[in-house]
Amino acid sequence: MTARRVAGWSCVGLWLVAAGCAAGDGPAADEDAGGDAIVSADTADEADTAVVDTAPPYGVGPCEGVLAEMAVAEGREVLTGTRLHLAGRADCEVTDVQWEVRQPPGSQAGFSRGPFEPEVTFTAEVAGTYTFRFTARDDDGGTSVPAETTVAVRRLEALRVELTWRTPNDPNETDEGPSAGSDLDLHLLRPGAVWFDPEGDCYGRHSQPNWGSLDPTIDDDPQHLGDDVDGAGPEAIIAYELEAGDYRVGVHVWDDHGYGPSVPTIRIVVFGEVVRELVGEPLYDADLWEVGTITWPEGTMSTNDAAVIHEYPLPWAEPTR
Ligand SMILES: [Ca+2]
Ligand SMILES: [Ca+2]
Ligand SMILES: [Ca+2]
Repeated sequence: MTARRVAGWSCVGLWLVAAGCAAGDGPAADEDAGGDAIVSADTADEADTAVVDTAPPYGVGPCEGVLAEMAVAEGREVLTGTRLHLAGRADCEVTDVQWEVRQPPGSQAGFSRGPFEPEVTFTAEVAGTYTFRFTARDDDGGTSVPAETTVAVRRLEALRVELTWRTPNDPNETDEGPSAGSDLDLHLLRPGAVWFDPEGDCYGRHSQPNWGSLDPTIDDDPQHLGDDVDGAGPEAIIAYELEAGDYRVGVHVWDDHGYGPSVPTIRIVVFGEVVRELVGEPLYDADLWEVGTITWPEGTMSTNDAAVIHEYPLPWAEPTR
């Protein structure tokens, strides 16, 4: 039994060695055309499995041109570390199947055999897009049309702070455009920083500050996922790791665009669990709501009684509204 890289795919054949993964294939390139990392033959040989000596009754007739099918029990979007259960089938007399995967750079995961031979498992530890392919063959070498499925794998955020808002005077809170709604901004301060500090305040204008370690391989920086300028939100700031300390959360009304007050809602999500949801008082143009302080790594939040500063003075470095 062997598992090899073929045309950018790593694969494992079950029952018989599938032609595309046959022993004797030359060494594969380090990168496929799409730049995805591929399981090396050696790694795959260790991680992948499977020789099975009887075929299940998929169906009758030749496989050539038959559309194979594939199901992923866990769905198309999962978190890292999820063990995927993949099942393939084809309506023909299958004697040989082949599983292949394209995986993101840095991932070298392999298939393992499931309890039933057309079913395998695969554990994705690296975030990114995985494309799985299943092909069935018959005894005469007839090959099905492969089934392909992509699965998006993402890391669970350590911290997620979300802002949404309602603006009663806006007749349509979901329309889009430069002045279609009120523009509130979500801010997150690292320990000791002040509002609008270009390095210590993570917000729309400085969406990916480098906090904590300067080592780029250590993923301890927050990321603001995008400025909403025309009402409702959401805006979100996420982090996969954070240094220990107290992080302040703020909401600033950058420009109400004439729609009057907005009622903000803040959600604090720690490792996927909503730990606080806070609805603020109505905010007017240029107000700053100092929502509270998240203590990390505890993931607790304390709120601020004297919370809203009216007409918050913008620092000189900010553009004119
Ligand atoms: Ca609107
Ligand atoms: Ca905004
Ligand atoms: Ca950093």
